[in-house]
Amino acid sequence: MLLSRYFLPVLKESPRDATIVSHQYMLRAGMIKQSSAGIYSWLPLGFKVLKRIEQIVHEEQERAGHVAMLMPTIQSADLWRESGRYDDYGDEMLRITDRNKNDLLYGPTNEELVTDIFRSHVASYKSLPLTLYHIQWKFRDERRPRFGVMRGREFYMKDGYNFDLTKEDALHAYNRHLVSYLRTYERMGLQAIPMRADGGPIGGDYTHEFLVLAETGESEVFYDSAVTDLTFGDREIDYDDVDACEGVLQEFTTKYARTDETHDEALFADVPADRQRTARGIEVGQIFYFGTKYSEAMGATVQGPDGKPTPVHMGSHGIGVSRLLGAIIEASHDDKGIIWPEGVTPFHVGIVNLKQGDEEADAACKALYDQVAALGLETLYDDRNERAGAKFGTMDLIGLPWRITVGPRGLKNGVVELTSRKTGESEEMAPEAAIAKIAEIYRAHGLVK
Ligand code: 5CA
Repeated sequence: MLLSRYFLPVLKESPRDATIVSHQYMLRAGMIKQSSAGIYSWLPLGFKVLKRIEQIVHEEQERAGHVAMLMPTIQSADLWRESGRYDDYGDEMLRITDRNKNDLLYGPTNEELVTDIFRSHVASYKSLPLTLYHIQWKFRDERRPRFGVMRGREFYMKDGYNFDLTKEDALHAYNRHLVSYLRTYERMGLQAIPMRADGGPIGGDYTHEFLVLAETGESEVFYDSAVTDLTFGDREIDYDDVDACEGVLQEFTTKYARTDETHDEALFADVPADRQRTARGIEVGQIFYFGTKYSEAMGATVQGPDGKPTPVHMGSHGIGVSRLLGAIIEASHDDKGIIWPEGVTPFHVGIVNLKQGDEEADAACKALYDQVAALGLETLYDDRNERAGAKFGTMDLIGLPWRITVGPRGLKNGVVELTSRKTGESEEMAPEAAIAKIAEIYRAHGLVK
């Protein structure tokens, strides 16, 4: 992408109503524009990151054997009357009436809709286990939408629903989700710690939230600092292996880690004093097992091996896809701007031409651009007629992890400069060497073959 042809409306100043750094940088970097309270347009740069995050979520769900689909945003109130949640959900639910006076709603979540699909098409235990998921916009009429995409009213969520014959099978589905979520967040460069939580309006007392530690987080959390040493890494996992998935759950959830909703002072006191931590966190996902709550209310039964109708055991599993942009920025930025982890960066490489219009510099930039493209990666090439300082400022703000700077002086010596956004370190090297290094870096992230 040539910056001269892109739409990147960067702002010099932080809008006053943006009080946390992720919200400020998302506005300043031209990623989002508020359209009304808690509702945003996703401008090209923000949209690109949203799609990267979505792609990682899809890949990890498919790896875990979960099946993608797409359900509508608008749902019929009747389904929610069956579960009893139409009235229970309260003011957070946006209720709508169509021209024929049918009661509709903009879905805040999809347990009812997916249970209806399931009961319409699945009759036998032989079709189980099954996990259906989608990534779709949700609406919750939050009392205090704030912090940009962190707590929106309209937001993008991955929500998955497992259907199993027994509680045991459903708990395996729960564990599978836990493992897939650990992988998902790590690919985004995040540490998200599973913590014992509260079921809230979804229900069930078997639930974990995934929290990214950040001062600006909305949840208060209490944990044993040893949990922050745990990483899933690139170990192999067989998602059908019940014991292996259970082992990961044990490994990641045995040490004390709870949100304020379930915090227990007595249990916390058992954590060695030097490892007790109280902090704040951003909830980027939550998994639930709620048994037969919805299947019984809505008649979602299958014929069991004994021929008898059995209500299925279910759980639901959410990832805050749009909130993740805010969480990643909170976890990865400096005073100049965002620092995207390689896994989610909107463009893999930024090219800055120090002397636009100089024949040699222009040709060198074009060649680098083509070579990055040949690796299957994307470049944002700042080809504007701007001062170097302004170009660097934009690149630092939007946070591309690697920048190649090209100028006539360097080219005379056969070199360009490769700069890491994270460390700020620059290295001069031949253009081919810069491309080789870029390839190596992104190969480690599975983005280059
Ligand atoms: N049906 C279940 C699981 S699929 C569910 O709705 N869970 S949830 O309520 O915990 O939402 C899932 C995730 O969506 C949360 O962990 C959070 O990361 C994100 N989320 C929830 N509310 C908002 C909001 N108002 N703005 C942005 N993200 C949100």
